[in-house]
Amino acid sequence: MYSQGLIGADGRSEETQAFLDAFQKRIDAEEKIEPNDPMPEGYRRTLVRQIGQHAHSEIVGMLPEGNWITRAPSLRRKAALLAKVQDEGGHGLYLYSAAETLGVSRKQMTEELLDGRAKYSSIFNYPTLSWADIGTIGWLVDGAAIMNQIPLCRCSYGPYARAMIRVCKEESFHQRQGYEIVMTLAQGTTDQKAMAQDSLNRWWWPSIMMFGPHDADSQHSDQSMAWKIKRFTNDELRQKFIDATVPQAEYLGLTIPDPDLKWNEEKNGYDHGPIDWDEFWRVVKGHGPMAKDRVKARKKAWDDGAWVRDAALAHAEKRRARKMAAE
Ligand code: BYC
Repeated sequence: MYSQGLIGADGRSEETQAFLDAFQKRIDAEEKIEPNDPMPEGYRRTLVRQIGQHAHSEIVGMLPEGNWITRAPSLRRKAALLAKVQDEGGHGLYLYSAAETLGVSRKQMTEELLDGRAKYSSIFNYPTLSWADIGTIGWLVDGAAIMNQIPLCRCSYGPYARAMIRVCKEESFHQRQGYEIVMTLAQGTTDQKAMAQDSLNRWWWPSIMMFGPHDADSQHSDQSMAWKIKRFTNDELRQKFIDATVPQAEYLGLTIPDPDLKWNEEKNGYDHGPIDWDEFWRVVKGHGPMAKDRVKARKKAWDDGAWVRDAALAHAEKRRARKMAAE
């Protein structure tokens, strides 16, 4: 695990106004904050929470798509899906490493995921019922992820910002492979087009919810924006996503399941219908349709991997003892 200086965040250095002002000055000057730099404890905690949740989302996000690897309709589709799911695993690992630079171990973060203290994206609590869902996830879920994550490449915390550059390049490929699957179905037989439409009907609203609560109800946005962890608010990103996605649906000949969706000349964007926030909070609080299965699968993977972690530790210990004996 990396370590970081924890100056100001260690409970020993006092977070005086002068210290907080100097920190904010660095942020305002667009300087990157690095692991050994002094930082307020709140900044560190916000990052651990967000990066941890983000890492868990990538790892849990492997499950709904992994479910279709053996049922992909052709070798080409299977190879692309396999690569995509592996990419998500890689993203999770960069992100756990970025969080480790803030003094929290991957073991600790995993335990928090398994006992329900840590969140992961609401979107992965929905089931993948048809092959079209694999296309729709790439198109909408990766599309939403890119919208949210491109600005994170400019996040004030260096390790997170740098991890996001490669993540975004790969997400962009994921979005395109998803859109291509949906396009093939939308231009296929009547049944295939119906499968694509059914999938869009089920995934549209959960994708819109991925951006989080409305700005007025977002408890962390103001501070995260001031610290330049977030560069846009939840509603700003949601609006950008809708504006980019509506023409894509029109091109496919599919209908977005929102009767209130209409172009608003004045704001130069689409108005949309009300979001079901009761559903959102139910899912966020662990009552999504697939929530129990997702955590159960992660727990099984963690337990099944215990012997690998034990073996790696025993091997490292043996090497260390051998090296000490030779010195
Ligand atoms: N699901 O004050 P707010 C991906 C929580 S993409 C669950 O606005 P913040 C992938 C929020 O955590 C998905 N929880 O929070 C794509 C907070 O609760 P806590 C992952 C949510 O942090 C394709 C409370 O609601 N992407 O991985 O300022 C394939 C109040 O919200 C959600 C990221 O994580 C949600 N949708 O803004 C495979 C990107 N929305 O923590 C994988 C990085 C909100 O106080 N994260 N909550 O208990 C972010 O940009 C921000 O954390 C969010 C929320 C925009 C998500």
